[in-house]
Amino acid sequence: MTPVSFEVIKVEKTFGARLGRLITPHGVVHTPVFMPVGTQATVKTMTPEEVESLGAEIILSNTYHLYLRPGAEVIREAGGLHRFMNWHRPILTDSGGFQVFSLASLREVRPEGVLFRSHLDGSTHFMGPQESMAVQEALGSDIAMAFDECVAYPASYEEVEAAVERTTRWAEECLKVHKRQDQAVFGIIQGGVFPDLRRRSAQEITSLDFPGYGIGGLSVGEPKSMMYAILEELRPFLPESKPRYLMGVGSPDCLLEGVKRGIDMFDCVLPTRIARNGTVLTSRGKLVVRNAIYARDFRPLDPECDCYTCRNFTRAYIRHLIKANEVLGLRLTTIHNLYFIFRLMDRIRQAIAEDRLLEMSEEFYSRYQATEG
Ligand code: PRF
Ligand code: ZN
Repeated sequence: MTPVSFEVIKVEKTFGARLGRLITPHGVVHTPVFMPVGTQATVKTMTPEEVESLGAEIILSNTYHLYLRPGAEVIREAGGLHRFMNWHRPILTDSGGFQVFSLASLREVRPEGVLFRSHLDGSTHFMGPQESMAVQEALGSDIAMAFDECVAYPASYEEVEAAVERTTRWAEECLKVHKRQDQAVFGIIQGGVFPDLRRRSAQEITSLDFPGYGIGGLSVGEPKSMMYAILEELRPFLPESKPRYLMGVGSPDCLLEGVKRGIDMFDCVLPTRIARNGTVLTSRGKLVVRNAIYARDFRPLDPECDCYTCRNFTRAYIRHLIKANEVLGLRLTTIHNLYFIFRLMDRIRQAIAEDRLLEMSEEFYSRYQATEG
């Protein structure tokens, strides 16, 4: 029996968007869900209590970073990642199959895994499906991700095909070596922007019967329209009864478009990362509160937001904090951006429940200015 189960509560009429419940050893998650990123066992600048009060039901953390520092054994000794960081709701850990390819240097891809140099101190390490599963078992996340190969965009057909083949072999290996009965393993589909490779990867990975599926290799530099087309291509190959997780996606418009294409789970550093460089998400689009034009703007970040930041502080003050490198500035923008994203997900779930996702979407876009990327 899988320790993580999924129930589809409702399928919305216009797009077939799904409302669901993901049941994990550390509690229930309402989907579609956005998972904030806690790469270093912390959602940057926030206490776990704050993350929870903003609306998070599950967070994501990273095998690659925690393996390099502080090391899996420290976290095992602490009693697992939940205890180590004092977050007692569900945790999903990414496998390292993306970070090894995006952060480490001097990579050498071998049949059993990847030899790489740490981005921290240049030391040499090896990670493959066995190592990734062992680290994720030590972390004790509720959901571990299979070790995959994510290819950057653009890449040749041959490169992507080789990555699809390795990803399937590694997924089989992950299932073979994984032992923890209180942890689920989700498979990851690759295939870049090639429809036949996507179909092939989806068929191979879903034939392994994971309790959930990540869609990797998207939002890696391709146009949004291409990502949407691939999601539509994949849809018929994904089992209706399993959760679908679009990895590394989290701009407001991509969340909405992903949900319309049947996605149940998302994660992204975007809201927390842009917050720390002085950009906030508002009902009208992104606002760079760092900009000089806000020096004497005494309105809240988003007049339509009722987060702690917007109820108490002005753009002028937050801009000042950020310009002065004050830590409070980063906390206030992070609070607002996370609250904005969780409220958007609330609205999306509510709209699915009431069969008005189309109306909700039209209303959202009539105000929100998306930026291409
Ligand atoms: N694989 C893994 N994690 C990921 C990705 C992937 O392809 C992406 C791609 N957007 C983000 N995070 N393991
Ligand atoms: Zn706000």
